[in-house]
Amino acid sequence: MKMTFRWFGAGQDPISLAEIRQIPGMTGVVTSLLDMPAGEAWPEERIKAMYDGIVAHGLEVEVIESVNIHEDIKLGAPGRDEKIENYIITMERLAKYGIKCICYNMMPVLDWARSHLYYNLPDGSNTMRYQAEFIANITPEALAERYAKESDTYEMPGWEPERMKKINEALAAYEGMTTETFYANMKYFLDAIIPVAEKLDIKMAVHPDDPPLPIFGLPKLIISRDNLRKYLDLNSNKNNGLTLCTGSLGAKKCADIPTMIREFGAEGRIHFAHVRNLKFENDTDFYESAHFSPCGSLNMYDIMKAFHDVNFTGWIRPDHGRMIWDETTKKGRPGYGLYDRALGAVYLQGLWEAIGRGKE
Ligand SMILES: [Mn+2]
Repeated sequence: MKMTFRWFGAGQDPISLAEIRQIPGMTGVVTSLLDMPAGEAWPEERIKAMYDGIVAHGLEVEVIESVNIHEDIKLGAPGRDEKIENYIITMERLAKYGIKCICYNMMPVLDWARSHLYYNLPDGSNTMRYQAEFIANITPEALAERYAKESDTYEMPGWEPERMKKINEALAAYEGMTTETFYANMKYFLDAIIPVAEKLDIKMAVHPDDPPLPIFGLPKLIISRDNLRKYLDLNSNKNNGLTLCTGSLGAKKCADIPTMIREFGAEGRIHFAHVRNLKFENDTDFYESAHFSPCGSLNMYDIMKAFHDVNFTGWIRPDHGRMIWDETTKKGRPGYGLYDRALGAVYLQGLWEAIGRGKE
């Protein structure tokens, strides 16, 4: 495995590349051009500037998270072919700069959702929380407003105020769409881009829906082992693979993450992994805990052991962490502080080292 760290880009992230480089074992960053609207081709000069800025700091950039999918593609709307063409142009330009993996998601309209961005824990840290009842009783507009107010420094990807103005129109477009139509639209996209990905040697890695529960009446299709299997079967080429996100899949209490890693990992279909923990407060509510197993509800040893046993050679990054130390008084990007994720990265590498040594 290769340990990486998510970085939101110059001017978009309070954490510097110089700081990331000092985390033990860190090989590179996972990044994006956050301001590029979905459906547009990324200009090559922007990609070059991003690439040059990162490698100048002694870090690699092999994974993009994300190149977003335009709603026309998810909806099978008339404009989808043009957006797919632009997606392919972006892939070709990224390949020129050594990008080997692209993470994306198929969540309708909204990206991730949480009830709290800065929920205070007894130890004085704060973290993101998901309370099902809270989400069930709030409108998307009110939630977007809450995010904008709570996190006044950075726009939340997927919750940009401009996008929210058209939220009801966007939600209405999914009314009456069947699961089968949604899968057919995904297959149409995959059949167009996967042959290109194979030629360019780019691994496409779909991220599961977060949270893995229907919200605001929207269909959520990539949320379980069976869904992941179905998605991979839509196009059986190995370049059609997964971002195995333990926190997203694990927010369904019944999910057996190590078994999923063993199944899909053995087939070479996991290209990228987000490894984080969460702590269930009851059957549906959780907060995002430190990575260390005793702090949360997921067993990180079992998870890393499964990756090790299937000889996982892809990219791993620690995922959402808490805000700790002097970050509790600043407003960084929720879930993406420096310290707790750095602790997580080193902890995961410690597990990896010990698991490997145990096999000698
Ligand atoms: Mn994730």
